[in-house]
Amino acid sequence: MGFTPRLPSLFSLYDSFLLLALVGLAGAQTTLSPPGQPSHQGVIGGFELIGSSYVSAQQLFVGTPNKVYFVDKVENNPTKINGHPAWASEWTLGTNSQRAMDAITNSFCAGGNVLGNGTWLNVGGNQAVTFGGQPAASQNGGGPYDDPDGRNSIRLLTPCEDGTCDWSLSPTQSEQRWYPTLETLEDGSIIIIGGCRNGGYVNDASQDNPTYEFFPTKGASIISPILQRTLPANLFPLTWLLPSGKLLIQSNWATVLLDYHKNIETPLDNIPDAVRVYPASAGTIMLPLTPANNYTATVLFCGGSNVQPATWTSPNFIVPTYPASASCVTLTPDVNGSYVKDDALPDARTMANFIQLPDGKVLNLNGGKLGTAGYGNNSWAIGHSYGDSPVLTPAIYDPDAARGSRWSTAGLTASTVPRLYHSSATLLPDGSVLVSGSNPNPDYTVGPKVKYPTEYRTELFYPSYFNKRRPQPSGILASYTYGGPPFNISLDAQDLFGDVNNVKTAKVVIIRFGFSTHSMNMGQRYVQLESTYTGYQQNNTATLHVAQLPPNPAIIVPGPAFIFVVVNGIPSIGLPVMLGSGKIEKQPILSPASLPAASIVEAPTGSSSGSHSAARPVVQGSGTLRWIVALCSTLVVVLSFSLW
Ligand SMILES: *[C@@H]1O[C@H](CO)[C@@H](O)[C@H](O)[C@H]1NC(C)=O
Ligand SMILES: *[C@@H]1O[C@H](CO)[C@@H](O)[C@H](O)[C@H]1NC(C)=O
Ligand SMILES: *[C@@H]1O[C@H](CO)[C@@H](O)[C@H](O)[C@H]1NC(C)=O
Ligand SMILES: *[C@@H]1O[C@H](CO)[C@@H](O)[C@H](O)[C@H]1NC(C)=O
Ligand SMILES: *[C@@H]1O[C@H](CO)[C@@H](O)[C@H](O)[C@H]1NC(C)=O
Ligand SMILES: *[C@@H]1O[C@H](CO)[C@@H](O)[C@H](O)[C@H]1NC(C)=O
Ligand SMILES: [Cu+2]
Repeated sequence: MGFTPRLPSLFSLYDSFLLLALVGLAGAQTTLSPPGQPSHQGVIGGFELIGSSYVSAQQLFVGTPNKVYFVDKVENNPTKINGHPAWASEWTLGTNSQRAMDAITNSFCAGGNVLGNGTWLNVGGNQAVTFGGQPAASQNGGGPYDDPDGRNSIRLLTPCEDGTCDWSLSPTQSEQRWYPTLETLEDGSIIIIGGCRNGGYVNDASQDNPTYEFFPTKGASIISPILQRTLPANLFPLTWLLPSGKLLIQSNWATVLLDYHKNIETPLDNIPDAVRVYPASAGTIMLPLTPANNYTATVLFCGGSNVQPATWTSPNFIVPTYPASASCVTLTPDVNGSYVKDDALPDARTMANFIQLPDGKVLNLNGGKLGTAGYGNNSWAIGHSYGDSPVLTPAIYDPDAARGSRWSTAGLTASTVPRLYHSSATLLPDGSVLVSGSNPNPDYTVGPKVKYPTEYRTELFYPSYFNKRRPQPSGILASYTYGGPPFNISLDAQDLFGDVNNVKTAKVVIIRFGFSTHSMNMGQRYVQLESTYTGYQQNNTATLHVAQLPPNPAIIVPGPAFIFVVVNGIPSIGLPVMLGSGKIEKQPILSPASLPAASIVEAPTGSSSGSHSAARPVVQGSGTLRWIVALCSTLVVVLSFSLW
């Protein structure tokens, strides 16, 4: 949609109005073909090896329904591209075929997230290296790995289904950042936070970069006091945009709310029990935002390591023998600044990765019981690994279960692949979870004597619902506005598992899978849309009346995401959708229209199920009113666009 936002004359204002009214109305009504069924059956509660990746999956994300993008650090991967080892690749789901890609500069421990216009960002990295991860003679490329310095790099990828896209470098650079966190904001831009300039196990004052900046740029970097005072464990600061519009930042033992518009940080309580950031690397996730919790964010932190600041660099700290923590705590930062203890992990874990499942539960996998993230050439390292004793069995957390029974490992079986430092995972549109990587080594390291090699084996984990017949709802929209007119989704008798009463607990959820690296999925989020229903007992069909996005882009930011309809705990296959305008800009906010009251229309007495005799009609909202609301919403959009 390439119309110019600045309107020079009334004539073009009118033209744009017409264009926008058409695009707006047509756009709002574009529905997607109903989702189908998974292409294959899964090993329920367990893992299946699906192939060997071209590069080790230090970082990965789902870019389109069929493509997962892998990003590695520069190392001597056997797969080559343009005459040097590849450190990026594309995996096609279903066929499990691959394509090497060229990430151009060294993307070692970069951060990532997706812009409001659908382009992914990968920021920062390390200097140019050669064999063994040693600094290269030239920082501008050449040498065996031909990898220019990546510390200032902003790499861009607009994902594609046709195998033609590749990474490009933004002409604008960031400050030097190794281990930065990226979080997408309400306008679809991205805040880039923290990092160091040269790398190492933990940060230090000589190379710290305790600042944040934005892409597209909003000016010079700004100092962050929490990052300044949380050395040495302030890398990859754990960061979430909250519904209040503030950013929660957790670094070392400290916590703040950052108002990034005013550059003011407000301290909250220290986190109890354990350090959660890298290299302690707890599992962390914002729990589902739902109408039932009034879209109030609660963040769950599990595992990590109880390490005091001075210990990280102490010669007496024998890292791979140090027990990880099993502690879980939550914080509801828009309500108060006090952590609440939650049910402990079934197994203590460092490098625990949390993956949000479409049914609302949270999967915890990867990591180990001993040590931390990181690696080095120390005599006590396991090979080079600072982590040991992998935890191979996943666990599932149910945020809706009663305290004391939130964790379960029932029906879950162990993976055969240890996933320690530099492993990653993501939800896939079919509801399985792709797991890959693990590489606690300075360079490509494999062989029978290597306990924790450069890992390429890639697996799928299959949650309990995977082999069930999935709902195939029709009426799912391709794009969503913040507020605005509701829409309807139809479910037939099969989708309702033969019982109209299942519509009562049906939910429509939007998930951003996030950018997975270092046990974080940056930008991962789950938002349940408000919905009501009209169910027909006579034929066990139903209509879900579904609201657009909550009228607040801080609840879920603009950009690409997936939508699932969950019936009886069984999710449909997720369809790709665009949230907001598809542009990096202040998002139009429309007033949300109210939904019809929920009802089950009883079959007329005496009629047999499946007959088409008249059921008692539902009381419906006025159609005219709806059209007025739709027209007003379009006007609001037009006005907000033309004011920009
Ligand atoms: C998204 O915006 C960025 C920054 O302006 C730009 O580099 C990129 O090409 C845009 N992507 C698309 C798909 O328009
Ligand atoms: C660490 O070990 C690797 C391989 O064992 C070697 O290539 C590299 O040079 C070593 N690094 C340092 C800093 O000594
Ligand atoms: C829900 O949140 C909104 C926005 O934060 C607030 O205005 C409203 O009072 C809350 N409602 C309830 C029932 O807590
Ligand atoms: C803070 O909020 C959480 C979540 O609502 C609540 O469980 C906890 O009791 C509150 N703590 C304090 C000290 O008010
Ligand atoms: C949704 O369904 C309700 C009642 O079944 C109907 O009144 C309304 O017009 C429908 N909305 C749309 C956008 O089709
Ligand atoms: C189911 O019954 C309702 C009420 O009688 C009717 O409006 C609807 O069209 C029926 N649906 C199907 C698929 O037959
Ligand atoms: Cu790393």
